[in-house]
Amino acid sequence: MSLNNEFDSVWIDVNLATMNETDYGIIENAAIAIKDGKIAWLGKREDLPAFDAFATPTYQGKGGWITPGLIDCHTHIVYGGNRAKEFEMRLEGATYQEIAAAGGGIVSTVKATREADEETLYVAAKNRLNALMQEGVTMVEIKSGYGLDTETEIKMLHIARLLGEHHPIDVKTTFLGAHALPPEYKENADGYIDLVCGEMMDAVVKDDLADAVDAFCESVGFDLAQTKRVFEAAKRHNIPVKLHAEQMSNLGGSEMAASFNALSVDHIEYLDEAGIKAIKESGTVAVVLPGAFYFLRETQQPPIDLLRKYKVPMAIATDANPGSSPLCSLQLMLNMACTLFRMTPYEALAGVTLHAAKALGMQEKVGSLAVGKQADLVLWDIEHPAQLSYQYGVNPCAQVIKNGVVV
Ligand code: DI6
Ligand code: FE
Repeated sequence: MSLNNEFDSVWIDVNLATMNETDYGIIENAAIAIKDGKIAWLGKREDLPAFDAFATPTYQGKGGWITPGLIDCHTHIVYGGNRAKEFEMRLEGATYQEIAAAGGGIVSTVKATREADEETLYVAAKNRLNALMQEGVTMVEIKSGYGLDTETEIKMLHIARLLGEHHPIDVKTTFLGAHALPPEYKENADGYIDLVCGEMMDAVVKDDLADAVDAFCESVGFDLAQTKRVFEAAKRHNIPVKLHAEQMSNLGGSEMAASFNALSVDHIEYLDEAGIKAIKESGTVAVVLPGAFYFLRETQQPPIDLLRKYKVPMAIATDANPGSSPLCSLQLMLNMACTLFRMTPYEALAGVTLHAAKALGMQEKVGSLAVGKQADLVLWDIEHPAQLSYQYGVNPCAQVIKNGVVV
């Protein structure tokens, strides 16, 4: 018998949630095989081709479930300081908008981020990243946006890149220079947008520090015309865009983002039917952020039923940030998407795999289990994938496999 050593490793006695457009894509009593960091074969255990069992590491899944590695497609985990004090103020009655208007909010994190050295920022972000990784996250998006000057925006993006280099996780970076107005531009928002579109974006592009460009289109952020200028600049540099849109009001950001074929529009509590039609047309993913909804005690629900009706792909992310979502658990977001937004456990899991991949433009490489895709897998000690949304606080993550290697 020839010992054709065609796999680098094999998992047997597992069930697979392959995740496809319509359901979990379940294969029970399955096996999955990896070669060169990619999925080389998957299917029923009994159909697994013969392989050299002496030379090939073979893992026993003990009847657990393998899903694609989870993807957190919207985070702000690089920042200085924290906003616990502001949390107290809110509990005493102040609103998020009032705190922002009084010079607190995002701007206070900007101050702390500018003052922090790279090592301090790196270590704090690394702890947040580890929390995500322990729950099976194998790809994460990290935004800048707490520097709001060229030097600090570059510093943040550089740290995000370093985090990816030093951990078994893919980091996608997003330049969010248009997150808030820095104090030195207080009466001059258009002047600040000039800086973002000019010097800042040029510096970001020069060092290849951003995989996407984002903005905060909101009354406490930037208006539609300003956001559009940022997107035009991104387009000149051939960088895809995404948008914080319709979080506290409807400024028409989603429709405008759709006209730039945005990867995603995020938050979207106030998104209306016209906006939904527009993003359906452009193939833009709707990203819901239940952590921010929960933490800000919002009451306006994102239009889940309408998004379903128009078959818009919905993703879910942590929005991990110090002000509106100081939460680093994607598993908790699965649960909250179901309890707060009435999404189904299948929709929730698709929202952190298949659709989150699309929100980052990475759907050809990750987000589902299929031959040829990157072997980013999680083995879970669960009896059904719905359990991932159902129970929170007992981490059932048994093994993380990144690019085919057990982490
Ligand atoms: N929307 C949000 O929820 C966060 N940023 C944004 O554009 C809030 C960020 C913060 O408060 O620090
Ligand atoms: Fe955000």
